[in-house]
Amino acid sequence: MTITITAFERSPDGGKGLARDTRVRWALEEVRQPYDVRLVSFRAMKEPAHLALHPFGQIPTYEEGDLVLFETGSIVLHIAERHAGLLPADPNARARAITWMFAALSTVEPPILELVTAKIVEGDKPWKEARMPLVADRIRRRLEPLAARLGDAEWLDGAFSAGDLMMVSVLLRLRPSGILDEAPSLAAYVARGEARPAYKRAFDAQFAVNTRPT
Ligand code: GTB
Repeated sequence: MTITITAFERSPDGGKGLARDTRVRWALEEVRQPYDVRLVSFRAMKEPAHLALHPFGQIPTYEEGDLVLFETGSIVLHIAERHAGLLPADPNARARAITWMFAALSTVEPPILELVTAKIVEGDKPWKEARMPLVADRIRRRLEPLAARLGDAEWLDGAFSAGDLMMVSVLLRLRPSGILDEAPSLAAYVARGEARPAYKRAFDAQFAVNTRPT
């Protein structure tokens, strides 16, 4: 069955791979599933046809026959459950990998998103200067225990899993701030994720879209 995802017609990051279709593309590349991409403009995202797929009018969405999904956590989990390669067979190891997906989305990503809000959305507000260091410290308080848990390991819990895919995707958003490089073991962990052939294919595909001539 054909899989179709949605992505920005042109991502505001100009092809750095930070928009969330990249993590869905990456998951599909890891499990070697072909997919189509429907590009949507900011205006089209808020129109009824797209709102029928995504109640909040965002990308990415995922369509496969009658199934329509939104939320990258749900989409990546769906892909990982249906195709071999992103979740271990052992039930307990599988549950732990899924736990890392939730940790990435529920515990690590929120302060990172706050930083983006403080910098970009509230960048012209008078409280920006006071707020930025507080938000940066909240991120560091997540990175320190994460680095401690990773230790010298290559991945968070044995073989590369959907948990790592999600954690690397979340941490990548931090790179422009310089905070990721304060934790060298995590920076190396992210680099290992980016070096995976499936990530490179996903990155290149979104880069081609976001750098094509207008
Ligand atoms: N929780 C949802 C999920 O994980 O799927 C969040 C989806 C989401 O935030 N989508 C964003 C969106 O559609 C795109 S990815 N925004 C448009 C809107 O809300 O109107 C977030 C994003 C956007 C831009 C960059 N960038 O340019 O660097 C990075 C990430």
